[in-house]
Amino acid sequence: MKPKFRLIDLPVIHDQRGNLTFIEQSRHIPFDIERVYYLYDVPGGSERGGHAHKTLHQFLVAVAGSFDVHLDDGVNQQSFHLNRSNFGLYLPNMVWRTIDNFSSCSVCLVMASGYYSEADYHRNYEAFRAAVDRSK
Ligand code: T46
Repeated sequence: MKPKFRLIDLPVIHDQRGNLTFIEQSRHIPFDIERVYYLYDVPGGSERGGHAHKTLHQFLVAVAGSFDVHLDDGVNQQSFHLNRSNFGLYLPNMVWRTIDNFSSCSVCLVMASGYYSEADYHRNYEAFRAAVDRSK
């Protein structure tokens, strides 16, 4: 099974005054955006994530600085270094993610397909793997 998570390039309008990137739902990312949040002021050495979502789709962009995203869909494991504002990482549901190696002043912008719901989280890795196995 090929991974469903993937990097997506975003449009860039180059300008002497500075660059501009935009994201249009369903055109640049494969879902409608219902929520936006961002991680910032992350202390060096911190790790975020450590969970998967049952139904939620997300798109992560390093709008400032850089960080690493480690993914596991139960079959494929891959790490990505996000360090530019002109591409992002699409995470469909049922992908375990951890995020670390945040640079100083980094900002992780996240677009999500749904409102926040704790019931949508797998926060236990064994339970996540069991759910992946049941879906095969
Ligand atoms: C993900 C990574 C990239 C809310 O109340 N509303 C929200 O929209 C979010 C995202 C979180 N929260 C609360 C839930 C917890 O009490 O904020 C607290 C911290 O959340 P969490 O520990 O899940 O944060 P991260 O950075 O580990 O994970 C978050 C997202 O939850 C997750 O979906 O993919 O960022």
